[in-house]
Amino acid sequence: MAHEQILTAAGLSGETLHGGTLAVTTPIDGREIARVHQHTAAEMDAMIDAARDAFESWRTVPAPRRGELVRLIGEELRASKEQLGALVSLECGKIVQEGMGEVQEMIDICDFAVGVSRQLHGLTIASERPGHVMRETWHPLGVCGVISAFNFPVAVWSWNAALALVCGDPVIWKPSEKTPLTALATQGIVERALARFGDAPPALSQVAIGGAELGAALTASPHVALVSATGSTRMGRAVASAMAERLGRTILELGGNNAMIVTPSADLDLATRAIVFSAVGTAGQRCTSLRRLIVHDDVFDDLLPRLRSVYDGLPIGDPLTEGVLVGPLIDERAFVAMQNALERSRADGGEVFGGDRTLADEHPDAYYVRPAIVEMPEQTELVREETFAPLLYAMRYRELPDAIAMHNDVPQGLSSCIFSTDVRETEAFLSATGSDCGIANVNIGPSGAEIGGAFGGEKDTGGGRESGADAWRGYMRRQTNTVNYSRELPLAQGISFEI
Ligand code: UN1
Repeated sequence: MAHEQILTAAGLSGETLHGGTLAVTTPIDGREIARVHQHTAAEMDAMIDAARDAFESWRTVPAPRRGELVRLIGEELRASKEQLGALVSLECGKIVQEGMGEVQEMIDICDFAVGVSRQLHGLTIASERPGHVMRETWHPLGVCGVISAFNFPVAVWSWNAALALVCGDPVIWKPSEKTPLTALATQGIVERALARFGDAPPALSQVAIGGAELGAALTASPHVALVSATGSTRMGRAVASAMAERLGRTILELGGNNAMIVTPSADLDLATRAIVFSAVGTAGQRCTSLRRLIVHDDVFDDLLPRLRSVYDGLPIGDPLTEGVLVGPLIDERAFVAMQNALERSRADGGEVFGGDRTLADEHPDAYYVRPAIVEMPEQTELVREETFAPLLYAMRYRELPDAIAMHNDVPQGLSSCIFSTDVRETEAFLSATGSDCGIANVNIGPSGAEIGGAFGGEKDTGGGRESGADAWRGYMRRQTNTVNYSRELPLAQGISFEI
């Protein structure tokens, strides 16, 4: 499909596409596809006011009825899956299969949130005092801000928004300035659902397009109860410190430096497939992408040639073309960062396979690369950094405890996995002294998590969790109630206070 057609099919045209100053280019050929309106910090303040008004009424709507709105959003997403999936592909460069997968993830979280809308339950607690009951109640929290990254331009918003909406909270979304079109198209989908729903306040869902100053306006406002931010650790630190200053709530999903340990008993065919998908999928630009391979000495020289031969045949090109598996990097900066890392890896004694630019004649303004594998003599400082590109460092180990130590010896703690058919090894990896990540898998790669499992990680990854069984609690205010239905006033802890 031509680029113009993709935009039209996703419901974008006229003023929305061409009425502004923020230039949007597609990483497919580097060409400009739109110029969209940018919001000012003052407009953001107006959005926050409108969201506060929306909160006043939305919090009184029964939660299962709020779930009905999310059910309708899910229906509209189903109807638009192909169109939005293609737009994701056009705007951020991931292959169409993955673009559609991302929309499927949005549908999945909507289904999940609809169920949750009937399960926002608290505990009843045995009181130590006669004639007393204790319970906890969960109330809507307030306005929620969502800051999302270019690589999952729509799914991450939906993980937050679907739950926030059923919990009674309006959402203001500040997407990456690299991917405003998918956000605007998604807003169109939400507006269709709102129209079908009937009487919801329109400011329940708003999109603010622009740069970091809009994120700063969200974090600065005392009227934004929660900011959920996905992106670099640097950005997350800025969000966290601004929110801490005013004691606001955050959910942070930041950098990853995900590894796989391959032990001598591993099924190497399975491992090879998992490695390639997780290292080169989304051109290595997932926060869950596989970046480090820690392979036992006995299988290293078997596995690495297999990988190199698969890498040699990888179809690289236009992500909209059926059969292509590796699309472009998001922009020149990403390309330069990858080349710098490759340069540094050589200086560290690494042996580089692939990594060079390709299709430059056809697309001089786009950045396609051959995914790289770098055999490293050890885990150097460079390997401990996250480079957002299809760049996989491979290292050897002899004893599993050493592999686990190397695995954990990075600042990030998002996702991890082990390939092994030995239960002693797999259980050691999942134990308290095993992987220190938020996600730890066995015989499956670190990327491609599904809705229902808590998603997020420790250390520099920020500690947040999204879309898991109890994720809804993050979007609600917890209240403990003690009710005295007796005619006495006994004090807790047996305190006597006679007046
Ligand atoms: C991200 O890269 O920010 O687990 C999210 C995965 C996807 C989500 C990735 N479900 O790879």
